[in-house]
Amino acid sequence: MTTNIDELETQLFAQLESANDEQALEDLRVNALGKKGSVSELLKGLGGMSPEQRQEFGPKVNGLKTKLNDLINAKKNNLQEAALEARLLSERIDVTLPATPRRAGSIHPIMQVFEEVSTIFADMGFAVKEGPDIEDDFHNFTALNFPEKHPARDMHDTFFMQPSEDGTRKLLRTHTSPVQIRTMTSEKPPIRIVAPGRTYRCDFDQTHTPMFHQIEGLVIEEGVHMGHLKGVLMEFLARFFEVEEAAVRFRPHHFPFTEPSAEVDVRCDRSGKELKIGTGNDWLEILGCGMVHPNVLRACGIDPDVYQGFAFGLGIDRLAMLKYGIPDLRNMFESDVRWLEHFGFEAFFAPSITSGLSR
Ligand code: 2U9
Repeated sequence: MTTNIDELETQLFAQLESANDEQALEDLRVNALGKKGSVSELLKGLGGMSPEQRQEFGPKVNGLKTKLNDLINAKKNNLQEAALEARLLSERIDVTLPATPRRAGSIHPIMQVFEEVSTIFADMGFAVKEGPDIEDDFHNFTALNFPEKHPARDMHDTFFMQPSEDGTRKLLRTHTSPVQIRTMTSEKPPIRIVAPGRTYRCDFDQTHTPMFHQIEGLVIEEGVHMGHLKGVLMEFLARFFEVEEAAVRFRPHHFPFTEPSAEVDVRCDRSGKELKIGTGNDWLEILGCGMVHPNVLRACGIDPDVYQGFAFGLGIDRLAMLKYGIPDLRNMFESDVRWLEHFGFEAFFAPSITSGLSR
């Protein structure tokens, strides 16, 4: 029996010596100490022995069991530590390596142009005002001298909400002019503001989308006249199109809210491949303007015999297309990431941060 135990011990320690991974150690543990393992069988054999034999072999077998168990566990621990060490070495991070660049978003050309235009007018002393997209009839039409039967008030041109209990209907503003009405009714002249924002009309074709963007300007001050209006517009156009001078041509027009009213063309050159603003013998329609109608001043509690005002309106979407060579208006609102990557602007170069227009 003693030789049996000694032989088994030699054999098991040799196997332990050559077991070089966790699986081999586990196999050894099962083969020796598992239910039907060689050491367990020896332990079972103790039951059939005389008390004297048991006294002699019991401690030997139990000693072998404990020793083998401890050695297996110790070797397992060593192997695990070595494996962890190897992993730590192979997975080490070099924090000095440059970071993987992340795909950045971009500024939509419309937002870029809003910023550019607002910055130019802000430099000329205009405050930037905003107002709600959902408006009422008074601020969108009545205060702006739209006759009761004016076609713009028609369902075909304006998006109306469901009527409320008192029969009135809210609407999506068709221009940003309600912002100016709200300013005139809450502030005293002199007023110099621009109102950029979204506007809505029931229209959809190659040159119209149901939602579009405008910026409108308003100056109310004693003694202002069309000469001031022309000066402001020429200064704006030259700065926006980054040219020395932008000559303008006023063509008589009609708006309910201005009198006289004009459409303004800017000098341009269409002879080359690209349209050039500021030079050439051609004209390009660019904006609308006029002197604020006395009825509009009166509707806002301003005396037209004391104060005069001028106003103008610009389509932002068209300005963006002209300045940045965007061919189709509808792509502007399709959220195609490839289009945005091509026509978008890096956020870091937004003019509100750099206070300039260069990219
Ligand atoms: C008040 C008084 C007058 C704003 C004006 C225009 C002329 C104009 C168009 C330009 C391109 C709209 O987006 S567009 O199609 N706008 O031509 N807008 S004068 O006149 C006002 C506004 C508010 C109280």
